[in-house]
Amino acid sequence: MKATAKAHTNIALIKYWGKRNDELILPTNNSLSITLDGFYTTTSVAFKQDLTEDTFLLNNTPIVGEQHQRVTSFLNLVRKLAGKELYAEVKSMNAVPTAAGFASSASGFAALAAAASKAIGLNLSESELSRLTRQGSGSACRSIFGGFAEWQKGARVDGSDSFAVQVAPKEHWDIRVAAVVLSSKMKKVSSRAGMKRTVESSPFFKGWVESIPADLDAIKQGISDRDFQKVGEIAEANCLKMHATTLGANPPFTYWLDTTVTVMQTVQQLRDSGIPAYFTIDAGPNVKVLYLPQYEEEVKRTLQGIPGVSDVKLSKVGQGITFLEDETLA
Ligand code: FM0
Repeated sequence: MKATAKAHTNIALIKYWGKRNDELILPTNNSLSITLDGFYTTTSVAFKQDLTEDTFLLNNTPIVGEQHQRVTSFLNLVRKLAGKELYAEVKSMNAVPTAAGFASSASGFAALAAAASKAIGLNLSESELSRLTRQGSGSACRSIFGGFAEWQKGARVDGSDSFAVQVAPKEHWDIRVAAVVLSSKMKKVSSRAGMKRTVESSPFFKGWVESIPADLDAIKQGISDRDFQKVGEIAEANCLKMHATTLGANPPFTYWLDTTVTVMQTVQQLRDSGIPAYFTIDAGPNVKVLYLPQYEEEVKRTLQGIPGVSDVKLSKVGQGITFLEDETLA
């Protein structure tokens, strides 16, 4: 009753920002992301008779408290689905530099869901796995798929039609993402808390939700046509709209630092100089920059030269869930 799975993180071009059901993790809007090959989590899960509780090792360190609680709550869903009561030993290795500002929860819950469901004997389809993963962390449901994935919000109250689908495989289009890491940090409003406050109090939230269907139609056409300018422009504008909603919340907040804005302006200057590049930003200060492979050197050099930038990590489009035979983690 043991399995090991690897999942990559993803970056949303159309953001998931707002829930209609906090407990089932049901979103107010569809979202669309690129799975990234550079950042991933490998997790092994072993269900055992002799355990008296779930154990969770992350990067060889025992985890207790809230993070452990989230893993246990998720395993409860898996146990319920399988009709089995066994506790599990969970071991995860994160190749997602937390400092890179990627939510490791996306690759983390995708790998956990895949490994746990296989280990306990559930034989889930990718859609079923995505639906299960969603209940650990919303954005993670997109990481089941490689390439370009859309999380369809669904309409049912029980969430049975809320899961991701693949829009295009990674072979469809070689575009790149630079993760720009800033040296200064700030106290973070988690994406979970931030989106909740926005839904409850921002007058701009309604406009955000209404703007999604058009963005989504246009970006899917852009992906299908491999139209980099179209995809970049929509992604950048969608990110700005999401961040605008936080300024209208009560109390207001922003994820941006001064260097965040400097990176955004530098990306705009790159475009003015003839290099197509576009930014997107999640619930944190770090910026992700979309670019085409032929401009890699220049984009990297420019971003690294910005004062206040500590690192730039490059990634290609990545693959979906894989199961590993190698049991070194377990
Ligand atoms: O990834 O409360 O998945 O679409 O990263 O666990 O469901 O951490 F910019 C924000 C991520 C949201 C956009 O939210 O929330 C995106 C965000 P949970 P997540």
